[in-house]
Amino acid sequence: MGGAAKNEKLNKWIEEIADMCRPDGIYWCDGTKEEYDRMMAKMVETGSATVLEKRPNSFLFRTDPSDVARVEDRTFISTSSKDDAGPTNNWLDPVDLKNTMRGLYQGCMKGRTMYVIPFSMGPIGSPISKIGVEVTDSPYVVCNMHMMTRVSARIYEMLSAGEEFIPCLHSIGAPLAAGQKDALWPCAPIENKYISHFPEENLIWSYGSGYGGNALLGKKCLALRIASAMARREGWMAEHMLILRLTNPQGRQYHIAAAFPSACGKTNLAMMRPTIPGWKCECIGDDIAWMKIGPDGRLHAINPENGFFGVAPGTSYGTNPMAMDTVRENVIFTNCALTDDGDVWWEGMTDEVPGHLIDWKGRDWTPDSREEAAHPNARFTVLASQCPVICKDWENPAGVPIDIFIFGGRRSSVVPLVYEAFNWEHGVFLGATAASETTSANIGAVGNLRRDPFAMKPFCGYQMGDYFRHWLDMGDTLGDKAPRIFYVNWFRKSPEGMFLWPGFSDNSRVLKWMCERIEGKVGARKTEIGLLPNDGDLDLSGLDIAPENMNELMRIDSGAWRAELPDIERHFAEFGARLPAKLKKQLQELKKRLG
Ligand code: O2Y
Ligand code: MN
Repeated sequence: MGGAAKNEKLNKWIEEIADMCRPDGIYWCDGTKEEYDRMMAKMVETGSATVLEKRPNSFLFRTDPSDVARVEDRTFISTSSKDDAGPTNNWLDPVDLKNTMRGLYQGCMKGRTMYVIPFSMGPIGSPISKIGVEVTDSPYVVCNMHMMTRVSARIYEMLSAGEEFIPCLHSIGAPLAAGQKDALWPCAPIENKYISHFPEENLIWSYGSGYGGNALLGKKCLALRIASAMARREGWMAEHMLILRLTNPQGRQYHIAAAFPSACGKTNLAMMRPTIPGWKCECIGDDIAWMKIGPDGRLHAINPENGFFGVAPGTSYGTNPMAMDTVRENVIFTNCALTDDGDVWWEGMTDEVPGHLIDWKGRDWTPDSREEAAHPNARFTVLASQCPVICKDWENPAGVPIDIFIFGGRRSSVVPLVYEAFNWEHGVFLGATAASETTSANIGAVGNLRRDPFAMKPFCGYQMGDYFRHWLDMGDTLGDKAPRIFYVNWFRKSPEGMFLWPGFSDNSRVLKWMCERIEGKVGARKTEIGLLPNDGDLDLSGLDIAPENMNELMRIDSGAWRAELPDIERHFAEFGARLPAKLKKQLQELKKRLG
């Protein structure tokens, strides 16, 4: 690739990596369809990819059973001072970590090709975008990066013209000896996996895993952990948020960015079809938002990604028809089950369960089998442009102006369906104390309450207390142009354990109330925890919901809230002196209001 020869920093870095990792050859990617097709054909030939006869240009991969998700325990934020990584991150000294990893990287690409992937996070050339270069020995990673980021030879030209890039080194950590037969999903044992971030030098080193966020380094590693640290230094925001555009019947557009922890239906909300007549919802992104203050003083957001890496289980024409239509063709599926006629299947996809499948481990499966056919974290990788409700402005380099921030989590009790923050500072308190009950798709025992501030606990590349302060500072800068902040809980249950709110398309009713709050069309009642809809203000027309269920959904049990306070105090105490005084004050005020 001629362009690359002109960039000194890139060439020097590639030379160093090649000297250390000792690949059999180096391949400079150009992001073309021909490149994708060639690499996919090779993986079909070796048996690591299965062609899906029923789905045009789509492929199924099965990972090693030990390599199925992000590995939070093996993810490190490596700053010179441990305090700068903070209590929510694993920390190792950069010198020690680099020594350990250099030992692992030594000769780790023997018998393999080293691929150089030039990519942009965000539309190429947008003032909000950033360039990365990922080096990997995994052709699966190359094909996924083609979908999830903008891979292009144009990036080499931009680098030649002096643009900066974020170096991202990845190896699956499985060198091949001469004549050795390759595994279908080569990777390293868990104790040798390292997903390492060096935010002081904008550097990512990942070793040992070929899966998702561990290996597609543009996503969680660059666009959240490294970008969050850059954003704080540079005065912008990198958030774990979907972005959507809601248009009311009069044509007024509202842009909403929402942060939910993993497994709370972010992709479903991002692609939602409103039930309320005349309202339209369009998707801009389903996972990450980068936001900068524009010349108008407002916060403008782009989706830095180019595709969706969505959870398959639970996705159906009932829960997310737009996602189902998005994945009709040109998809990479990972750890789904294979049907006898050459399609994929996962739990929750259809009411009728197939009589026979090949499960994600490659074994025969019938409905009598004891294990699930698809892994609970099985995924689809697909271009965002294939989504039938993708917004025409999703690639606008200037981004879209954000009107509303939503935080939320999965809570079977205590937290009402929706409430609004009194002001920005209170909104930051709501984000900082956000919590969710864990499910089988995320880490920890099922049903545990996990505080996940701003849904950023696994993704903040620096001290969380400093991150809270950055949010407060952004509010000061934005002033009256700041988005309004709301908190939602779609998952409240009755004492009998039934979900009280239908969710999905009916969540549009809650979003409508938020838009009407912005317009000053509806009031709200002040409660101990925030501003709740007045009776009759939530549009429930055409919805068959019992009044007692609505009451329970909106009920504030002061005793239950008081019982939460010690947990919030413990949570805040973790951040020590770095916890902003304004948040301590918010907690005191909540206590006072609860009596
Ligand atoms: O397990 C993984 O590697 C993927 S995790 C993921 C993927 C897409 C969007 N969000 C997430 C997440 O954990 O938040
Ligand atoms: Mn996510």
